[in-house]
Amino acid sequence: MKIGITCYPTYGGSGAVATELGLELAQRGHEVHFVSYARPFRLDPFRERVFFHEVEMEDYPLFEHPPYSLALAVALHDTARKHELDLVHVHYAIPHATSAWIAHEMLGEERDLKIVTTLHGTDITLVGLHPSFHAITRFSILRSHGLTAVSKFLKRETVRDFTVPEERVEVIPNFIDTAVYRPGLVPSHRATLAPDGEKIVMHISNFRAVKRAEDVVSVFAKLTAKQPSRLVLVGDGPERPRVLMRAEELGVRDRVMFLGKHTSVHEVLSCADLFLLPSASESFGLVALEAMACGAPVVASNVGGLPEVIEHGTSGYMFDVGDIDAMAEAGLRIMGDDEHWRSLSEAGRALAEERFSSERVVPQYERYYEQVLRR
Ligand code: GMT
Repeated sequence: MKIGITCYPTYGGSGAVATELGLELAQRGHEVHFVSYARPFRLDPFRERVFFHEVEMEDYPLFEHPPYSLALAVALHDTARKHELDLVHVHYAIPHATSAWIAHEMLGEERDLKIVTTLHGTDITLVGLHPSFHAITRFSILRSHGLTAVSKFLKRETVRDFTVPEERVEVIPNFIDTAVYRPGLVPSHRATLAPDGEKIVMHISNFRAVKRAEDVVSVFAKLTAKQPSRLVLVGDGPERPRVLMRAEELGVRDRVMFLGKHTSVHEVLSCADLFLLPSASESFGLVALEAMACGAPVVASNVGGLPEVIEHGTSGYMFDVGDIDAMAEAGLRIMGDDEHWRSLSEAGRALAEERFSSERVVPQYERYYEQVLRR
C-alpha cells in the first residue's frame, strides 16, 4: 500500500504514535509518505520506504494567520498524485481532516484517495467543541472514509458531541514498541538523577493546564516528606514556571530536576520508581503506557481513557482529579513495599506487551485500511 501520514510534528502523543505507525508500516513493506510543516520529532531519516514532504508556506504580510490548512491540502494533493497514494491517514482532526478532504475534492475523478482520520483527544474533547471549530470538525470527520479513536472513551465523546453514528468509529488503541520501552535501560542514569540512591518519581508532559503538573509537585512534596525521593520532570510547556514556583513554595525545589524536552524518553522512564499523571482529562495517556512498559507503576487520575490503559490495583492506582492525599498515600505504599512495587511493575509491563504492543496493534490498522479501500 502507498500511505500518506499527516500529524503534528512536535512533541506530543499524537505525533509520536503517527510516526511510530508510519515506521512500522514501512517495515511491513508499505511505502509511507509523511506530510507536515516539519519532520516529526521521532522520524528516523534513514528508513527504507519512508519519505518526508515538507509543506511549503508563503509568508505574505497580509496574512496575520498564514493559512496552513490550505498549504497542507495542496501538499497532500500533490503527494497523492505524484506518489500515487492509496490512502492518507491524518492524526488529530483539526485541521488535518479538513485539509485531507480538500485534497480529495481537488483530485476529483483523477484518483480515489481514501482518508482515514484518527481522533486523539482535545480535537474532540476541547478544541473541536469550540463554536469556531465544531461544525467544520463534524463535517470533516464525517467526510473521512475511515474514522478511528484511540479509546472507547473518545469514541463515546465523539458519538455524543458530534452526533457521529456509532458504527462509523473504530477503536484502535495507541501502541508502543516494547523492545524500545523496557525496564532498566541505562542503569547509570539512576545515579545521575538520584545521586544519594533515593527513589525516583517522574512526570512527563507538555506542561499544559490540562496535565495539572502543579498536582505532581504537591503529591511529591507529601511523598518526599515521608520517603526522601527525587522528582524528575521531563518536557516543557506554558505551566513550567508555575510548577517550579509551587516547588519553591512547598520547599522541595532542591529535590526537583527539570530535564526539559528529551528525545530518549524511554531511557529516562526506565529509571522511574513511580510515574505520576494527575491530568484533568486524558483520552488515552500514551505516557502512562510508556511508563508501564518501562516497569514504572503509575498513579493517575481516574479520567477519560486512563482506566482502559491502567488497571487499578494491578499496574497502578487511579483517584479523583485533584485528590492529592490519596495519590501521595498510594505512592508511599508502592515505594515503601518492594514486593508490592515488583508486582505492579511486572503487571504493567505484561499489560503493555499483551494489549498495546506494536505487533498487536499495527495489524489492526492494516486490516482497517484494507476495509476502507474495499468500500
Ligand atoms: O489532544 C491533545 O491535546 C494532544 C494530544 C497529543 O498530541 O499529545 O494528546 C492526546 O493524544 C494522545 C495520543 O493519542 C493521548 O495519549 C492523550 O491522552 C491525548 N490528550 C488528551 O486527551 C488531553
